[in-house]
Amino acid sequence: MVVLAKGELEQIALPAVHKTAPPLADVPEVDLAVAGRGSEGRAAAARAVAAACEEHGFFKVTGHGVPAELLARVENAAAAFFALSQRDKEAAMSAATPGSPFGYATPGSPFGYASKRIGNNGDLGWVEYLLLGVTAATGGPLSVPEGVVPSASLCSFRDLLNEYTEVVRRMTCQVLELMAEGLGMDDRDAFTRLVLHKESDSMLRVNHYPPRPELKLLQQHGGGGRVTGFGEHTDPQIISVLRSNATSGLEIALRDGAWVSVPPDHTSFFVNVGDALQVLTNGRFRSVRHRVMVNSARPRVSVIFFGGPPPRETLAPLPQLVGEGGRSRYREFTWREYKASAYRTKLAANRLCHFETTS
Ligand code: GA4
Repeated sequence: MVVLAKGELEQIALPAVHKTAPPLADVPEVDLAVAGRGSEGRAAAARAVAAACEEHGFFKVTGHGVPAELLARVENAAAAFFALSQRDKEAAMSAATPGSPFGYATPGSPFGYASKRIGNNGDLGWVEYLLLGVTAATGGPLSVPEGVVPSASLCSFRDLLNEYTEVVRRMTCQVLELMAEGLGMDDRDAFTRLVLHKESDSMLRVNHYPPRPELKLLQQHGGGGRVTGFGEHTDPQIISVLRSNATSGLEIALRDGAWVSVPPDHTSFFVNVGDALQVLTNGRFRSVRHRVMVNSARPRVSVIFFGGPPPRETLAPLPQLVGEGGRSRYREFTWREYKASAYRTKLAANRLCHFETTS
């Protein structure tokens, strides 16, 4: 282990084998503006999306139409939130705190503000975050408990995140339609239907990875100057759509297991295929393993929309993608079952193997 400091940080440091940053990724790009220009542009975009999902489970979206001004407002508001004192950030998440529009961080719920702790099974990262449920049904301002006086700045942050979610959810659905088209499916709405369902289990995550200037010194002295912000994992949902500031940190694993770093691009979105989409496509699309490393000089702020199905939805490979006489690689299960199983695992676990068919 590379020991940077006493205590928690020791457990967050990566083993020495990952001392240096991996090479830069050659990330496939899809221009949504081209997809909107006639049937040829659309067919080409659908093919590009499907090819990227098959090869990497990851690609960049340009020409998305989300106003740069909205992205900047969200980034600034997130930075302002994370700049609050630790006490204020924790208080913002407590239902008992007057003025909390986020007030539903109850014990056992993954939602709310947290620092360093990821999930329930001892994973740690050099990150602080907000995790919010954003089902279509709960979209819009949260109701504040009776007798509570809402704090104006937190309410407007929550409203801004709701506005952002609605815009990004719409763009996500354009991408999901292109995926279905690229797979040659008769039912173009097969994936969008799940994410637009009023009970869709979708989430918004706002991550802040504070810089660690001492890493520069360690790197200069030939030591392993790398700290994990968010350890390697796959996302359980159908799709994840990420936007970050211009700070690097995101890394993805290629098919052969080699890691590559994704050059940041604050004007674009990055799309991950999640476990549920790997199942629905019978393994044609690949749920991408990824992680985030901490930058020595600059804070990284990212906002991720996770599009998930309703808890009651039964997931299984879509018949058209299994084909007649083909083998279904996964058994049927409900999203509720998958989520419960995921929350019993460590971050890096292979969660899909419990749902694979054997014959
Ligand atoms: C990874 C994707 C999303 O960030 C998330 C994460 C969740 C959490 O942070 O609470 C999990 C993780 C994620 C996968 C396995 C479980 C659950 C932490 C963890 C160890 C919100 C999600 O849905 O799954």
